[in-house]
Amino acid sequence: MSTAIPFRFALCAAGLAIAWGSGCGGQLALEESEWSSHGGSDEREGLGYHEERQCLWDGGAADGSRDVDVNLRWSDNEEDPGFDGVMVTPVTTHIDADGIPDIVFTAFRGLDYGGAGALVAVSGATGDTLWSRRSLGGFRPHGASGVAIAIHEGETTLVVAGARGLIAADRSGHFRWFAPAEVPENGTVYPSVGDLETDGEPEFLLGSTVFGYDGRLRWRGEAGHGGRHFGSLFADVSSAPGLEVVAGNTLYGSDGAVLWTAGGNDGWPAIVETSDGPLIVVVRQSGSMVAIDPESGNLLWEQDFSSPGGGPPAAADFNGDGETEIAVASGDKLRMFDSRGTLLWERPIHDPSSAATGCSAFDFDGDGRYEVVQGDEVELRVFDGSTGETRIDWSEHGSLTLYEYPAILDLNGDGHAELLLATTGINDGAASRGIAVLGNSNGCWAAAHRSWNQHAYSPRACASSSVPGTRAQCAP
Ligand SMILES: [Ca+2]
Ligand SMILES: [Ca+2]
Ligand SMILES: [Ca+2]
Ligand SMILES: [Ca+2]
Repeated sequence: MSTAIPFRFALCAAGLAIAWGSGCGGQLALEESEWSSHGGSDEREGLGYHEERQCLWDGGAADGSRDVDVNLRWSDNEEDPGFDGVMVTPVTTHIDADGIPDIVFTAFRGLDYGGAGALVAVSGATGDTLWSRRSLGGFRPHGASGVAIAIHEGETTLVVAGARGLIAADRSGHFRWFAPAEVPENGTVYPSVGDLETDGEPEFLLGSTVFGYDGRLRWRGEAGHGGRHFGSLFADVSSAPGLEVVAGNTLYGSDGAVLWTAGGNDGWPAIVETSDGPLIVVVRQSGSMVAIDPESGNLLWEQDFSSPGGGPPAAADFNGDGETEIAVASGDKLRMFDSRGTLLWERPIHDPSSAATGCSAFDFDGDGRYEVVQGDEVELRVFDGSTGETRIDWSEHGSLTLYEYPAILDLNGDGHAELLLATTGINDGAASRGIAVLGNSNGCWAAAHRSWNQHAYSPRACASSSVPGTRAQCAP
């Protein structure tokens, strides 16, 4: 593989949509062509297909798409022994030069996820620790902060939250800058990256505070910040110029002006593309979801989960009807709603601790209906998006659970997706700590993008506004 290809997708992920929007669309077209032979045939022989029924969910006995292989595990931090607990969605970028994206995340010691931790980079090819940093320029990364990555003019910048602000490092793990900001004491916050005024230079977002690529303060919004864990994101959801900052109950313009606020409805936002235009849904950890019109800020509907919790939602066309649905996990249920707020189905999950894990969307079998992926305290499941039926149940999973969700990308570049997830369990031994990359050795899982650069990342949203989007626009 040429090294130019992953770089190009990394640019896309970092948000340079003006130049690379078509590149993202091209990748989605590749996904379709990869699956044009689905259910078909011999064309798949070269990809390891032995019989056509092997890759169908409902293909009877030979149902190879359900098989889960552990491609890679990281559970031992050789650089900073003991700092091997992971409870965030890992992100990826090229750290070494082998052409395989590498994995970056925060790690904590013991159960101290709310204390100081380490920023860790692991080889996506071997699982070896490339570097681990408990201090960057004297600033200590939080043990369960999200990581966001920007690539600008060939240079990679990773940001992570510390006790009193945002800490930036280069791809070798060397300190770059520190930007003071208000950070909740336990530091479980999720910085985002985007290009606010689409001028080609990325910005970083922490709650309601925007920083330039060099870490200089751009503005600090005075209203919402995406819930107490700063789930805010950049997206182009209104007619205001440039991108907006979607911060739960508040929409900020690119200059920091409050475009609207929607009362007390702060929480995890996601963008839902509908045939009537985009809407913003916000999941509150108290156990409800609201939908807000991004132009007016008017409340469109509200749904009470009747059970505690609610984590980062995922939006996609889960049932193949051309409209976008919303999946959201709480403490005891995974629920699927349509864009009018009607409950379509719900399934039991087990997450009494955080009750707020995320979930993610991917069309594993390429049939135009996205599946839902969710990891609770003891299992990782892939649910049929239409019915909620369990398609994959990986019982080796374990997590203390926070707000993490599995990232889905083609890490090894073989044309098929892998799942990248934190696996730090409660009752299991040390072997369950760390991260895992899961794949399907039958080659049954569809093609996917090759990067995942922030908690707010959405691969689907980068093709066009007509494609169902979720947490953030790929642009910027
Ligand atoms: Ca910019
Ligand atoms: Ca649908
Ligand atoms: Ca599907
Ligand atoms: Ca792959």
